[in-house]
Amino acid sequence: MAGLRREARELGFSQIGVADVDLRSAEPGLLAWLAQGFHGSMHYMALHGLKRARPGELVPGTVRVITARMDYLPAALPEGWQTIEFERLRRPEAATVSLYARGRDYHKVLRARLQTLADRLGERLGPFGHRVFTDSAPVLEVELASRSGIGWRGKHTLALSREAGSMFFLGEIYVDLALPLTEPVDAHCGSCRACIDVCPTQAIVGERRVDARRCISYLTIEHDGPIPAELRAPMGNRIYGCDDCQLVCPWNKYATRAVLPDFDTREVFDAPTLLGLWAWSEAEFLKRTEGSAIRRIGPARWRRNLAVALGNAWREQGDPAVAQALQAARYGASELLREHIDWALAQRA
Ligand code: B12
Ligand code: SF4
Ligand code: SF4
Repeated sequence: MAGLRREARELGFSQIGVADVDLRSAEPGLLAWLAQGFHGSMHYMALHGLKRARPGELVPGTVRVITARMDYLPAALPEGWQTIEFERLRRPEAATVSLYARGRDYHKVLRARLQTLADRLGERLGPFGHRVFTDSAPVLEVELASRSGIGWRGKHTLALSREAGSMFFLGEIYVDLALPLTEPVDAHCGSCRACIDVCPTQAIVGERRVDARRCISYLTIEHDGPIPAELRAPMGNRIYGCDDCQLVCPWNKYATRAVLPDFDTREVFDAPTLLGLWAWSEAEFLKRTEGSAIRRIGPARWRRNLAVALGNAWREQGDPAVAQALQAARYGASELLREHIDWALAQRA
């Protein structure tokens, strides 16, 4: 393990662990979450049934899962970054893009590096069966991470640790090697419930229970179609993802910075304004988000999100430039966008 750990570090992973494949005790929770309809329109969450909790059924022969953590806080972020982010959220004309999405698309970064890690393990041990995953496959990533000591599960459901907070991505290598397991860590949330209380849309409906349909991350990234009217005002100026439940978490004062330059903030996302982003043409959206996770949502959802945030700014500040920009985009807008523009304009008489 020591050699593997060193190689993982060289590749930008801050921690690795090894989990067992017996996730039976997580199955009732997964099924209950689906039965409540908490997944909303993320049909892929229900599609593979219990394969998500059964690594050996997803990739036959799997007996262990190597789990990996990669920190994503942009390296240049100053001390007190949580305060800066909360201040940005209080400025209606500013645009808030989730911290994880201000640099390069993590799917590409993690996948390639996990594959290199697997190749290096193969060079040492000889050929072995394996498959790498990050985010996009039916894998219970947080469950595997917490079982293998990457962190405990916060009340917001994410994995977090005393040394690194929660601002990290997870990735896995399914292997057919009976590697020794690493131990889980104790939970340290105690009586804190700051993440539950701060959530703008009350999406954390209980400890470790997120109703995705209310989560701003889901609404701005995963959800196609109209954003439910009652959730538009609480979205504030969040146009891609949401970090509030992590910003407020006391353990994130120990969040570690990214070691890879891939997660450096792109200039356009350093201090964006809603009007600045609204002025982008479709071609500009595609150009400026090339290689970024933001591109995945496409220009239609991007502009839908911006229209909601502009409506919130219009209500809060009444800057005529906002109403003019909304009005100017109304002609030729899709039905979906037009409905959001009309809602935005109606926020102030
Ligand atoms: C679907 C998904 C979402 C959904 C749903 C989130 C959720 N909590 O389930 C949405 C779009 C809302 C989302 C948002 C975010 N996500 Co997300 N997401 C995923 C994904 C693809 C699957 C998660 C999953 O399996 N959910 C299903 C539910 C059942 O799992 P669970 O919440 O962990 O529930 C367990 C228990 O709490 C319990 N339970 C839960 N609900 C209920 C209900 C009842 C009634 C019962 C009895 C039990 C129960 O049972 C479950 C099994 O043990 C993973 C990647 C992956 N493949 O794992 C990334 C992942 C979890 N997301 C990630 C990130 C970074 C985020 C955001 C921070 C992004 C952002 N800044 O906008 C937010 C955080 C929101 C939050 N508080 O969760 C990271 C988390 C890294 C970490 N440190 O843990 C992951 C691991 C991606 C990655 N590879 O890095 N995400
Ligand atoms: S990401 Fe935002 S909306 Fe989603 S649970 Fe956390 S605080 Fe709530
Ligand atoms: S904010 Fe508090 S309850 Fe939520 S994850 Fe952090 S320590 Fe746990």
